[in-house]
Amino acid sequence: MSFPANFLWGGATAANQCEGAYDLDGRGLANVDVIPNGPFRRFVTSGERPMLDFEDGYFYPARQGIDMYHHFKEDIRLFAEMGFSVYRLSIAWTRIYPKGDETEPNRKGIEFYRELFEECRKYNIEPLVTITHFDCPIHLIKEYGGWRSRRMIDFYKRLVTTLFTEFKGLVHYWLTFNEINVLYHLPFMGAGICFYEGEDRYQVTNTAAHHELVASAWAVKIGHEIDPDNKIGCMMAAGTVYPATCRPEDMLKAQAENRSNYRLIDVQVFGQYPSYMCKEYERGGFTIPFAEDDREILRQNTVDFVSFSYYSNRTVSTEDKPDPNKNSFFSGTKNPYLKASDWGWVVDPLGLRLTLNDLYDRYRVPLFVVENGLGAYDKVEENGEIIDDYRIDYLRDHIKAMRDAVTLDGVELWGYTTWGPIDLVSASTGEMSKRYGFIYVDLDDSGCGTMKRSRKKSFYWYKKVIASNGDDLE
Ligand code: BGP
Repeated sequence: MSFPANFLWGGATAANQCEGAYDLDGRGLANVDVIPNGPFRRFVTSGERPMLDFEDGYFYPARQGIDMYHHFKEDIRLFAEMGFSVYRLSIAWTRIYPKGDETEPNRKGIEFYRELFEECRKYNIEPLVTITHFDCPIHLIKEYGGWRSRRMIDFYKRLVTTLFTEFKGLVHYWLTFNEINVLYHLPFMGAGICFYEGEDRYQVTNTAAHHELVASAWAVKIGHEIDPDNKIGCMMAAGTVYPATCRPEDMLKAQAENRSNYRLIDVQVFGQYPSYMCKEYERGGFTIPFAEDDREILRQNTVDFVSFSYYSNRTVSTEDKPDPNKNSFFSGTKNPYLKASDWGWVVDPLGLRLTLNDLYDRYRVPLFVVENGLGAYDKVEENGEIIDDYRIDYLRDHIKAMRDAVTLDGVELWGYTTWGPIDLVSASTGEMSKRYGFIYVDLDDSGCGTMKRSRKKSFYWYKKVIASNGDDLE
């Protein structure tokens, strides 16, 4: 009972968390550049505290990332050594269109990614490209207000047309928006939105969501027209939500929470808004800003596959006070059956099987696990070794659960990319010390270090996993 022979194995990164070189070769400034690390970060990512430029007294980790801009050949060589057949990465929008509303792209940005994709192909690694992973040009935020503006759809269409044209034949797998549902929780990160005083947040975030959905459908249309071999997927932050008890009220709450995660994916897969969402909009006094041919575009251009991140899950209750975990994007209540990571993210491998089954039952399209992993503190031994057995245990258990979903439950799963095959900047906290990698990067939370890469124990373990197509997990 094994994974299919053509199953894709690899790892996933995002431009803003690893590239650095934020101002090189014509790159423009993006929202992700001006998000500081530390406790203040969440006020910026959520749009409560507008920060549209660097300010004194803060550290901005995305400026240098792990300097993958200059290390990508070395890093891809290490991925190849582990046997990757897929590498998920994202494009920095501002390398291609520095301000976002230009009519001509920045050739240096295009050449950077071309070189990167060619490097992947050299090792038979299939690139899986996230078109936007939390990034939005600052100019588009200042000038148009981010995704609250319909104009964003045109700029995004221009971006994707350039990408599909320039990288035709080099890239076949695309994701339109990383964790599209995160825009509800972190509007600045997910949609380039800062709130103005007195603004109705419900109206603004749902307007932005509609614009991203329409833009995503356009990307599917344009991508298929330019190259019918393109496979274009959506991407959500997943994790089936549990009710704290079997009280019907808790069950109903868990269902509502699950729907709030699925709602945008429902539109991307089914091509229309689900009725529960329309009813909620009616109650909330929100009118979907349909324009021209939006309905047709959404209906005709549904995604080829559904991809998702899975780290953890949440438990909700109508009775207990929520126990907001300040380190997570989402809040919930305590699940007494599960242990948590150092950052309070509960560890639940079986939850991955549940999630895969729920998604496949609901959507009946191929799935792709594009993020999964354990953020943990690593210790470098005196001889330089990093013995990360905790990471191996986490991944082993999740891969087993995923294997069960495929071989016992019949889920069609195209592949698996672990989050952060190389240590990189954390999205939620901006730390380097929250490490996910098989490859260690010598860099600390204040940006000091040599950037030297070294192999952890998990590096050799994952290599074995891939070589055996997931059979040898010991
Ligand atoms: C996902 C994001 C990633 C990534 C991951 C881990 O939500 O898509 O960008 O960072 O979470 O989160 P963190 O880095 O906060 O540990």
